Amino acid sequence: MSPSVKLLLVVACALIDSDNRVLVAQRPEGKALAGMWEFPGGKLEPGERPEPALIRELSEELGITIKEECLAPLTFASFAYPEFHLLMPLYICRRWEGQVASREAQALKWVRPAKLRELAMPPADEPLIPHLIDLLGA
Ligand code: 9L3
Ligand code: MG
Repeated sequence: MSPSVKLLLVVACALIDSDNRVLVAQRPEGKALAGMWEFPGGKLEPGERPEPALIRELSEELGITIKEECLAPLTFASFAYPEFHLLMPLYICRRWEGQVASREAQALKWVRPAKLRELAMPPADEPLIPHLIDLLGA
């Protein structure tokens, strides 16, 4: 990687329900990768640690409250875009407070891990699917 490449750190989460389904959110019109289904999350703000950043993002996007000890790191995703290299740790979470709801007009759905393969996902998210199938079954 050349020293001038910009590194973008994004945190994402697979929320898992009692049926071992995973939540995905559709990226809204007007944003990069509009229409693609992603694991919810977003960029770290300056000075922020990954876990608080993820808790903030999931509160803003889904209206839920998560305790830091309920976030478990699963794996990392990365993807080299022409403009920046994305590095994205994926956490899993089975326990939160509040009802998951769309707070930013994004479509949401709960899907079995194997069904994720049928969705158009951002290139960073797609390689995460086998990790979730290993963990949760298809
Ligand atoms: N991104 C990819 N997969 C995800 C998330 C949450 C984000 N699961 C990518 C899309 C953008 C960048 O990270 O290129 C920043 O995301 P946003 O701030 O535009 O949502
Ligand atoms: Mg986001």
